[in-house]
Amino acid sequence: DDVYDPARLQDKWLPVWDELQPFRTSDPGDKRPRKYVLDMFPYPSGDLHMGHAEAYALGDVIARYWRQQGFNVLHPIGWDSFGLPAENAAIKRGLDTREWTDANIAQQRASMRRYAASFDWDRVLHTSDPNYYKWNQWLFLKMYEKGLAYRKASWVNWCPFDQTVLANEQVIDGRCERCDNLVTKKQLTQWYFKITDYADRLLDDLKQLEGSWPSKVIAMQRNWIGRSTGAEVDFEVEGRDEKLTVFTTRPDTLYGVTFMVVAPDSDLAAELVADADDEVKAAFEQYLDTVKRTSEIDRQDASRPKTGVPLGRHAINPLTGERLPIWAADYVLADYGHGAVMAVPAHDQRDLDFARRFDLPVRVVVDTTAPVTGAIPVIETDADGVPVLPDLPSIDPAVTGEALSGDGRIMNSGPLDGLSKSHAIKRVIELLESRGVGRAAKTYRLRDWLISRQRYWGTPIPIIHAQDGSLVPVPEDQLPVELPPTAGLDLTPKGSSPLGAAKEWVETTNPLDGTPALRDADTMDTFVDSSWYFLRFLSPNDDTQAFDPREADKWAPVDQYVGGVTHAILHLLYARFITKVLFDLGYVSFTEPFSALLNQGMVQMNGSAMSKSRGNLVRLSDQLDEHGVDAVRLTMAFAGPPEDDIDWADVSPAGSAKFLARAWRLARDVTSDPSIEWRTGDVALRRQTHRFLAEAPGLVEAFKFNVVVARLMELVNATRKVIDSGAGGGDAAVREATEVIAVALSLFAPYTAEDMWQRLGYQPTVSLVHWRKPDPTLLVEESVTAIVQVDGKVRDRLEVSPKISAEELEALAKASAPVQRALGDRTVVNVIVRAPRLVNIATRG
Ligand code: ANZ
Repeated sequence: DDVYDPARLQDKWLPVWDELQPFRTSDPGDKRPRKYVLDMFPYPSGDLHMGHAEAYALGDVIARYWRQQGFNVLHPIGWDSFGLPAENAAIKRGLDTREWTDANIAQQRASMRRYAASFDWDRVLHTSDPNYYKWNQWLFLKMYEKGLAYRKASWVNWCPFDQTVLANEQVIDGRCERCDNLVTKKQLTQWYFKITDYADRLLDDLKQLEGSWPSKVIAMQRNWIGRSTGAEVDFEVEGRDEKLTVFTTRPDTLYGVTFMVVAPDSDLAAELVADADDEVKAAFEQYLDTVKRTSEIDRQDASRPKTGVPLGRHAINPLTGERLPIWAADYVLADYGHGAVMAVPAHDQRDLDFARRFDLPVRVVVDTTAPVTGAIPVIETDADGVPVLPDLPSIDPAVTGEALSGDGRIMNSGPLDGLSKSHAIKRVIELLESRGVGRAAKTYRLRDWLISRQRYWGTPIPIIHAQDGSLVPVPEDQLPVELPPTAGLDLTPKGSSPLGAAKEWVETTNPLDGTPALRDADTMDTFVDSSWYFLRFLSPNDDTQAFDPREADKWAPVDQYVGGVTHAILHLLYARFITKVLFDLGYVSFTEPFSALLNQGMVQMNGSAMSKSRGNLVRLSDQLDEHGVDAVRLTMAFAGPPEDDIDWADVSPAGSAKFLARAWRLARDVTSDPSIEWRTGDVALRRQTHRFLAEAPGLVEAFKFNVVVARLMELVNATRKVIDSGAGGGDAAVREATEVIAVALSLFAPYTAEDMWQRLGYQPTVSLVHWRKPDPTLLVEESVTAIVQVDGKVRDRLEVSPKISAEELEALAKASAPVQRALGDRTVVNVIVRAPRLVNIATRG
């Protein structure tokens, strides 16, 4: 019992905490200020790993800290339990998806309990629970009503291995995010959420998050949305009624257009080539075939040699009337802008590469050698008022192969001549608008969110297909549309949803007229599930609504979100989008879901990500068995700034365990009792203790957990020194320091801290004990001892700053308890203050 034994502490305290449930957040009459601290919820694919251990250790420091600062803290956990990993694993092992998922959840939950994560276990949810996904379906129907959920046929990213559609975001370097196989294209009718309607707000509201979200994440979101401003220009096409519209960021270069390019895989290309002669058609078809096998990434690679075919058609420049040949080339993407470009080879590198490859003309219309200074450049004119323009730049892009993309002075461009780029853009847009052949425009890289999946393990889409092909929403009172059991279903991916084969499930009746109809057999992307789960935690068992708006008013948005940077784009963007939709629908009163975000780094081994195949996997359970939970948690916090990666080879959980044992032995060696007066204790140690109390809150709030741990280590050493110096464990300052250590240590090492607290004579749980306020008189850097006398007798000694004023010193002296006792009800007749050393009070009584 007198040695530190992490395993014993675990067995001793877990049942006590189970009994106390100290982290349940339920009191409706609670008047304390609130904090909602949320860790990203895990996929239940196997047991917890080192990455979880880091994330939950850090999130827990924050949650535990705010509780000890007197806040009512909500810190829930659940499982993101739908999705491919569970389904694939279940198929591979021949198990039932549900059972496999539930078993993993049970295992992770047991590990989290052992890990002493301070979650509110009464609010657990998992997204594969019909009580949860019912509300996904509700959300879908709300979006459908608003026109924010729609179907369209389009080319989609297709993973031939997983046999499923992938969102752009799930294609990494042309490969499937999950299985790493090459992604191809396939045309399918799919469900989309219209996130593009929210592009401007998603972009503009990022401003609100500056300073409280990592700037890297904000930049990634901004890039992902990718707003470009410029103009749309309409070109007539010879022999065709419809115009060819392009998006351009450089309408100022309109006089420099020498050809047009359309995306080969666009509808437009197919239409344009339809009437062409057989030779052109054949060449086009052959080209299209290769293009379909080229990944989006390759197509966007500017350094790839340019390819393309002429379509045998011409467009007309709306300002000059010039005839421009139309080509199809794969550097133009079908789903960006209008899938077509006006090619200005002199000023755009891709167009120039293409022009040089196919011998098309290059015309310079911006003199990039001319200085551009602020306003409209001075236009030199000759005696007749005709602008005098400089000679062609000596740097001819057709010769050098370098496009002139910079700013400059417009030339060879009729009414735009002499203007700077920005003025020319304004001017040309006015011209286009006045003639009805163009307009100012914005375009975005962001695409609508493809949410349908041809897989089993997800939320069924609550739509019924009537016989006449119309779509009928499932009436709200018939939700949830539950997944059928897997028995008898073939889950192996085939390209259509396995639910389509669940005859009894898929065959239903049209709720409008009772005629036979079919259920939509697709399931939702699991990012739908996680886009609003933070709201479900507020009333997880409410079966009348997705979440209670009153609870949302109280708790949301999330004050502190904690999770991996891997979710910097997708999950966060979708959650931001859905929050704005819920705001527009009147369900929440805020527009951003996560007020502050902390991204923890990764846990690596010898500089690389851990994996079984690399053979560098460190198993969490082994680490916990070997060093104890507290040592592992402390190591995570001590390793460095939370955003940095941790290399497990460079840290020392054994060292952490040693430190914890040292801390714990302090409590064992304290001999005084809780009623002892602090002020009688060793002054130097008291000062260090109070300095810790003054500095630690700021450090925790700035996420400098490693510094807090370092300070705790110093304090433990200083305390031990006082014990060893002969003062022993009875010194009041030793008790004071040890109590402070126990309370603060509970952020990182809850078992050790709880046991210390008990040894110090208190009841569990230390995790709800408030932090003591530092005593300002103990914070002065250097101090001198001031003597306070009452009628010539020394009654107190005060540690004060050498710079203390006479007034302050007098006030302190009069506030001293022993001085007040000595004064009793005597009348003070004279006070002599010789700051900083002496206060002499004379009385009459
Ligand atoms: C003429 C031009 C002249 C252009 C010039 C650029 C420079 P960002 O900034 O990424 O939005 N473009 C438009 N639609 C395209 C598509 N579907 N696929 C490939 N390229 C496309 O780029 C906008 C520019 O990319 C547009 O402005 C257009 O080329 C091209 F000196 O128009 B530009």
